Amino acid sequence: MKRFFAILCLIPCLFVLFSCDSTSQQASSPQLLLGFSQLGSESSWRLGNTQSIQDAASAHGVSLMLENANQKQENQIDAIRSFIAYRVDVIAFSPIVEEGWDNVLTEAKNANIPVILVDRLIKTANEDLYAGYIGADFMQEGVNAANYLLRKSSDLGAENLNIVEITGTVDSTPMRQRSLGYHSTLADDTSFTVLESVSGDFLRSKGQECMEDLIHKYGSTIDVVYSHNDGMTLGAIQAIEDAGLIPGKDIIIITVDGEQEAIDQLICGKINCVVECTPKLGDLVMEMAKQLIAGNPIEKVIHPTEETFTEYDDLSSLAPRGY
Ligand code: GZL
Repeated sequence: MKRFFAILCLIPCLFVLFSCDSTSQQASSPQLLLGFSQLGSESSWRLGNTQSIQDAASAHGVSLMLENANQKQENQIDAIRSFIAYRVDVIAFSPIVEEGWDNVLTEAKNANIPVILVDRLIKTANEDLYAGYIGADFMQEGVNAANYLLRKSSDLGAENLNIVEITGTVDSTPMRQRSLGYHSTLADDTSFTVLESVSGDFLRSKGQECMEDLIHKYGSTIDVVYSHNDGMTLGAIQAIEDAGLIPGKDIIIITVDGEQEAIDQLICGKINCVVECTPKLGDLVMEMAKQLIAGNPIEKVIHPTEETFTEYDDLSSLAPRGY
């Protein structure tokens, strides 16, 4: 009985030793504290991006303060100000739109806190307001989408194809550049007619609404849908089928992101082309943050490698997408 109480007394000491030991470890290698403002939860892509950031922080031993802005720029600005007040080591964020960041990023600069742009860019006259950008080359994604359509049009021997475009969030980098890359690639080819371009704000529900309206306006004259993300595309497919049309056959469907559900629809023929935009940016973000804190030089722009999957490809060995 005496031994039992003796061991019982030891337990609190072990806990203190352990915690002291772990504290001493932290003192020798203080963890990097990263403040991350995520723009929202609007798509499976975004959920995959958030998960990538969280998983990478854990794997890299980075302490993470993550704030979800629920699609509001003012919430992102508030989050960045709270990171500054908390004196985080590095700030990272995915700007929901390109304009309106100079004031708060000047505050971060004045506080000597480096900023990493993740997934999307900002428009600023002062490129020193951020240390680096990790994210897709959206212009190239638009070009990839257009190059597929040029091949498909040639394959069909089409003399004219009517296109409708469902864009992402207005004034966001992917919306602006996916559109510019696509239309500039097709601009010299008079066999393509753009009937209309509308914003679905990267939301599945709005993608369906947009497609319903476009079918109401243009009916079966629509030959191609170019949609800026898989979520809106899946909504548009519902509208196309509700109208008695066959997606992938009556209407050529081109989408961006590469979510598993879109790849599944590509394999079963309801989508013709999926341009990949990987959300798995977490490791690159943590690496850049650690380099910044170590005082090492970093690249200003890092684009992940991305592919394009089409109806012409054998996708039988494609690995699960994970988002
Ligand atoms: C692209 C990213 C976009 C995705 C959408 O990098 O910003 O936002 O394409 C997401 O799915 O909503």
